[in-house]
Amino acid sequence: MKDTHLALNDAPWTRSTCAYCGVGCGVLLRNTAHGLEVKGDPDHPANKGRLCSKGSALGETVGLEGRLLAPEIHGRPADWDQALDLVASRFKETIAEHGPDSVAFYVSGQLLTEDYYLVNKLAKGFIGTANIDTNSRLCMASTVAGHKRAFGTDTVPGTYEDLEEADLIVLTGSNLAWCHPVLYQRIMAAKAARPEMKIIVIDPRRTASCDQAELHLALKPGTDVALFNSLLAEIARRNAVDPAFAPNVAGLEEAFGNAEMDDPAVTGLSPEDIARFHDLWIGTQKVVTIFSQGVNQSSSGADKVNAILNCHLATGRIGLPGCGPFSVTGQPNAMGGREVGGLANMLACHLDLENADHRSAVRSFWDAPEMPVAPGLKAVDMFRAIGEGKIKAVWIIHTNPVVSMPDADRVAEALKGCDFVVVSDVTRATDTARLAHVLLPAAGWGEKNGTVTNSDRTISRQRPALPIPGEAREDWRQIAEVGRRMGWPRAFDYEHPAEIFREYAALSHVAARFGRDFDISGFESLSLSDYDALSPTRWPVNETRQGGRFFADGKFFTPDGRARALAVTYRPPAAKTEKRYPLRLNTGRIRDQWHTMTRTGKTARLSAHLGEPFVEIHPEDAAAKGIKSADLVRLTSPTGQGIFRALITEATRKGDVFAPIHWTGETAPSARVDALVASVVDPVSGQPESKAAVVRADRFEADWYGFAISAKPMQADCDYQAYAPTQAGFRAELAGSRRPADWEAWARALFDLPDGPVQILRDEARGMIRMAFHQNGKLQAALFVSREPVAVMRDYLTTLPGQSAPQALSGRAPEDRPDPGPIICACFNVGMNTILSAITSQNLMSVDAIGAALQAGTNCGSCRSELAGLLARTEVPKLKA
Ligand SMILES: Nc1nc2c(c(=O)[nH]1)N[C@H]1C(S)=C(S)[C@@H](COP(=O)(O)OP(=O)(O)OC[C@H]3O[C@@H](n4cnc5c(=O)[nH]c(N)nc54)[C@H](O)[C@@H]3O)O[C@H]1N2
Ligand SMILES: Nc1nc2c(c(=O)[nH]1)N[C@H]1C(S)=C(S)[C@@H](COP(=O)(O)OP(=O)(O)OC[C@H]3O[C@@H](n4cnc5c(=O)[nH]c(N)nc54)[C@H](O)[C@@H]3O)O[C@H]1N2
Ligand code: SF4
Ligand SMILES: [Mo]
Repeated sequence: MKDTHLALNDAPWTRSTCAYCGVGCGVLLRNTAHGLEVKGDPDHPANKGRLCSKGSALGETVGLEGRLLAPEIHGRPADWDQALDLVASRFKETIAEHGPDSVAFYVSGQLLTEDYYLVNKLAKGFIGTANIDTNSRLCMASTVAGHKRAFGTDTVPGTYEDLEEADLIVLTGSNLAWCHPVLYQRIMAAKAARPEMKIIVIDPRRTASCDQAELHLALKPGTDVALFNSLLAEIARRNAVDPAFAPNVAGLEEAFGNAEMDDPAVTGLSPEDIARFHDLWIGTQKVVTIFSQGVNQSSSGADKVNAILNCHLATGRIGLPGCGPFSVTGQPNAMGGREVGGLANMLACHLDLENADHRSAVRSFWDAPEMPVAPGLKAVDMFRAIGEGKIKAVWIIHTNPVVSMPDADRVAEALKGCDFVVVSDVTRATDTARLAHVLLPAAGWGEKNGTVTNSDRTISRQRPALPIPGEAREDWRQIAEVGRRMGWPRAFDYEHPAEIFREYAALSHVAARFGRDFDISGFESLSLSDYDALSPTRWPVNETRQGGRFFADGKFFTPDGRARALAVTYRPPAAKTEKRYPLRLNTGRIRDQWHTMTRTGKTARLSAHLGEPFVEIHPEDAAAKGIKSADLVRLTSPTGQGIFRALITEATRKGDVFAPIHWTGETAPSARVDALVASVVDPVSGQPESKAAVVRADRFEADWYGFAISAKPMQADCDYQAYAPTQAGFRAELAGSRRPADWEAWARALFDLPDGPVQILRDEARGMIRMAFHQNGKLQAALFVSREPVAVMRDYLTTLPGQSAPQALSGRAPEDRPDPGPIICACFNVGMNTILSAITSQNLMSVDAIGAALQAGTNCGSCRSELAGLLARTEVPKLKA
């Protein structure tokens, strides 16, 4: 919908939804001569105008550099007909020879609902294989399993308003401040208005989300079941069970019995902290337990989910204003994917593949040939089957498994050995795209048209504000084309995503007749203009009901209509620490990067926050290995290894290390975290245990460390390399265990500057060498090498490429240009040194005072918890009374 009322000057604003997380913020987009303008949509119920740092920077990520703009076959440009015919014929031949289960689809929670619905229709309805799984297996599968076991359906009971109305928020395995920043800001605003509101964080690591917390329970990784079982046992002991609600819940007695037997001591928490948790949780009626990957990505993930749900069911704290369990979804359409039956064991509209009645209803609705009767392979098993040659053709859409799957090196080998790999992506060179036989260019965010569902069941539109570049095509169109070419022209005859959405809404009507809750039949006769104008709507949407909460009425979607309390028992993580691998590797996200960085990694602003792969390690563990601050650390696990910058901190428990997931073969080839993570899964959900690998940490004995800046992208040949864009070009952190024989030749290869003059500064005794390349009086590139981690003013140096900088080799800023330090506020580009010096010199006492002085933290607010952290560690000179 083009809303001309919103036009400020030339072009009208288009309403759409953010490309990134499951908060699902509304955005306003306008394509101008200076590029895509993006701002928060004040009318969207998820964000009411707010955006986080990633959302605010969306306009900087839509440039065409790195985009895949034409189909490729074996690395050579091809036209669409050739590429689509090849995909259709290879899939058909493979199926004819080896059966439908010899092909597979691996898709993504970032697909639009229409794409997602269609690829499932193609696989499950027409090809006749359930071998379609999604990166949501790595993300939400344990929650799906937990919800279905307890509620008989995969449904988030509450709404975002509940987070504001709650008196107690329990963040369990969720770094909400960094991963769902706008929800966190909403909670912070509610807490500012009602300071009695309390927050508890349950996370082995101290994160930015602990900042305003009453209590941080730094439990031993993987022990959540024992902690929530202790809560459940205490609920029983204190008679805190809701007598009116309990009759709606089967299995409570068994669950209490099991809970009683678990020993909370395994959490490593003090009895006082556990008692405080019990008191606060049981003593507060309005409690929301938010949970995310610290819960899901575990070999006991589904049990963790049910241990949490048990406590809410026993106390009847579900589906009421301000209380309930709340799984926050990761990807923008993680929820939509669950609704369309994206996982290998589901059908669309919350119908079950293994239920014969459901299957035949969907089959006749689609007028489909044979449907698979058994679930297909889940992600980890799927890639294993590819490796074993059982799956001979795979189509990967909108995900980068060579980076994000556990045991990632094996995943790469599996694809290398696979007969036929098709990848649809917007990016030409990803670790996965590099292994494709056929590459299909997809239309990206800002260009596409469709719907997504966020964490609180709100369906929003993504609308295009940019033309589709080059030969790129929307994902649904690619899928429909292949479906038609495989011989089903009628079933895949669509011209517009609205037609797909209508069909999907009509199928939900069928599902509703089976008593399923996912019912959007209110949309089944939506016209094209209604679809275009669709405003954010929380499901269900039918004749009798729109939106609202679930389960407060005690009605569930199990055969007898009662919820299930599950008797669960603590199980430790699958991999045991041992002498060779004494540390536990926790993994997760950083504030300003999205997954494998194919989009956020394009902007200097988002790369300035944390520009290099790092490992958080406790000071005692570091000392034991002689690891000093800024050293490099080699992590070795039973499956692989990697090199990371040491970040020595007490935020991480002794015995644990933490590394972010974002770096790839493109951005830091030696720091792909998932090469270290074993492919162990939860037996119920099939979700990998991505947060509890075992590793050894050793100091990487670098012979030299390097720092480089350049106007152009760089490509080094050495053990450790990490690249990031800057305002003036690129930066690189480098290190090696052996010195190049000829530094100048090495640097020329690094910078791709085969000729031209070079300025060299050497101090052989100290192992120091510095080189600068100038052209026409402007700095092209510079390299700083030393025996110790390079100490230069990085944030200043990164501004120099393209400038006249005769003194660059000094590595420091002139006196009159202070070094701003690493960027903390990405919106206003305010560095740590600037903030620290303002805190002391201007005697700033609060985050708001920093904002007033420097603007930092006043736009998206994503950095406010870090500002608070800087305040806490800065000694402000106290004024004498
Ligand atoms: N900036 C940013 N935001 C994102 C994303 C992104 O890439 N970048 N991705 C989106 C996606 S897809 C997802 S799924 C979400 C994920 O959002 P989150 O789940 O909040 O993010 P993570 O950092 O993966 O993990 C959360 C926390 O779990 C903790 N944890 C580890 N082990 C345990 C444990 O045994 N118990 C408990 N209680 N906690 C544990 C970790 O220390 C970590 O702080 O974020 C979404 N938002
Ligand atoms: N160790 C460890 N591993 C993890 C996790 C963890 O916490 N720890 N988290 C897991 C979780 S929760 C998740 S969700 C996954 C995420 O992992 P991935 O899904 O692999 O990561 P992305 O970078 O989001 O990959 C999206 C791909 O789609 C491309 N793309 C962008 N837009 C479009 C489009 O419109 N169409 C198409 N066809 N392609 C497009 C991008 O260029 C990119 O290559 O990682 C998982 N892996
Ligand atoms: S919180 Fe940030 S990343 Fe998530 S949807 Fe909103 S603006 Fe996008
Ligand atoms: Mo995710």
